[in-house]
Amino acid sequence: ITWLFALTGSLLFGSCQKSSTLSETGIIPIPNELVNGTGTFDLSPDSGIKLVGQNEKLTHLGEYLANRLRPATGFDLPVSFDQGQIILELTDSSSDESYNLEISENEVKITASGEAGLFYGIQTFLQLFPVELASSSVQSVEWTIQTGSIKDSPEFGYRGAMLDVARHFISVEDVKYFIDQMASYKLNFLHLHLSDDQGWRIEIKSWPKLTEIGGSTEVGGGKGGFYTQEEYEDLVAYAAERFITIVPEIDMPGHTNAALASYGELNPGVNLPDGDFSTVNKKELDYQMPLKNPQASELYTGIEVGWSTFSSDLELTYAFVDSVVREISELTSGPYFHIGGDESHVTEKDDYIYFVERVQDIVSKYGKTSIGWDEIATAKLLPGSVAQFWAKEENAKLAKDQGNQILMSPATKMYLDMQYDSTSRIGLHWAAYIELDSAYLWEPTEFASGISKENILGLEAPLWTETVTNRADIDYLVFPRLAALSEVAWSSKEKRSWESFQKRVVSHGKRWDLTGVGFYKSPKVNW
Ligand code: TNX
Repeated sequence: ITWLFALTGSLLFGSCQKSSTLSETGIIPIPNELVNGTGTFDLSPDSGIKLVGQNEKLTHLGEYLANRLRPATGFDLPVSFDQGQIILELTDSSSDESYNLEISENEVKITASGEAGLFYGIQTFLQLFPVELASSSVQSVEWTIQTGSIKDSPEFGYRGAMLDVARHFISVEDVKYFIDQMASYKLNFLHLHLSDDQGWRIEIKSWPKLTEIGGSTEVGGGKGGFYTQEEYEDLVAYAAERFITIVPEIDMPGHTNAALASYGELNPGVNLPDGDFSTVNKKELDYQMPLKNPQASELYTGIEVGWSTFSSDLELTYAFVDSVVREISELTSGPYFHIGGDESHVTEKDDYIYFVERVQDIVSKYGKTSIGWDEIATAKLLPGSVAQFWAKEENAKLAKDQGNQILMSPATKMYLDMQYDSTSRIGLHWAAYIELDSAYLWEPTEFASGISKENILGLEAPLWTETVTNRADIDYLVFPRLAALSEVAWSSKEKRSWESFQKRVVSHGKRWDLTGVGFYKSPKVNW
């Protein structure tokens, strides 16, 4: 009899079930602990969302979930503290990012001790539904998910992506789109590369020509653009609602042509009165100096790097940096300010070190912690400053030896602007070709010699935009690699498996197709 039951059971399972277990639904990043149940939970027109806890963010989180479920299901999904089969329980207001998700036949319960954890639990829950859930109109689909339970928490506290909005300007709308995509993969830091040789992208009220002149172009000679301070604050708030912290970067002392083209007096060789300018801003200085300086450099729209520099021995440089750091820090809710520091090939070594050390002091004066590309580790780092490893292991080592942490962005694995292979329609390949399996198959704690888990703050995937001009280009380079990298950042080495990822990413591809994300259909996956 037992035998008979087993046989009919497996026959029934084989024929009726679409997605056979919770672990086979395409959750990315893969959770820490997952136990499959044997039943199903159905979302129905009577389903509601019940909030449990004191935290004032609960209502917001409940509404966020309801808004993600309503369009495709067409259900009301009322959010209340009284009833509902989907329970969101927040036990505290901690910064812990872990969550539990329990799915039984009658109810779903997501529990966390912090808002971010609850948000991540919601993201996992949303990934369990048929892909049609991503639709913006009502779909006639059974909204059934598999039962089981998940306990999940991230491997790294900093899980980031970077957009280079300087080489090609990226609109507020496209940045918000990118933020939404990041949120669904549980990424929590968005680094904006706001200045480079080809453009200055954020309004600085005390130095208005930065955007008037420096913001007026981009690679290839397009019209460029910039964020007003209001727009930038709107981005910071939009990201924060999705538990993403924006890290602003002003790249210096190299990569500064847009600033040098805006203000001639920042260029070397200009005669300036001696004195301490650290407390005056540019508007006041304009009374003492000619507005139009003949020595301003030309705007630049090419893609060469490493040829521009601020003057380390010019006091005005630091007055400028002070104003910029002050204004941007006022708009920044997060702890970090990124000072760039890469590829300063025309800055003397001593000047470079002096500059980085002074700029770190300015950043700390405005209450922020400096992050810089790995070269900054050749200077004396302030305690807490972070070196972003992109190319040189010896720099990562220098940071570690000073007791500072490293943000991992190895170009050969994490650079989203690298081509997939020689046929990729855009992208560069100076570091590597990065196919999807290559982006997935590496271990950050074993990548650079001498750099282990405790030295690593987290991971960040940069999208440089020399060859990226629009949303379609972003989509093509970012997806599916960002999904792979999110798993490297969130999931432990023991849990990750390329074979499993190859299968799980298929449903993400379907969702991307459905929502118009023009991702790269990597031949490594059976889409
Ligand atoms: C190197 S990575 C750069 C960027 C370029 C990128 C292109 C780094 C810190 N500097 O200026 O955009 O390569 O891949």
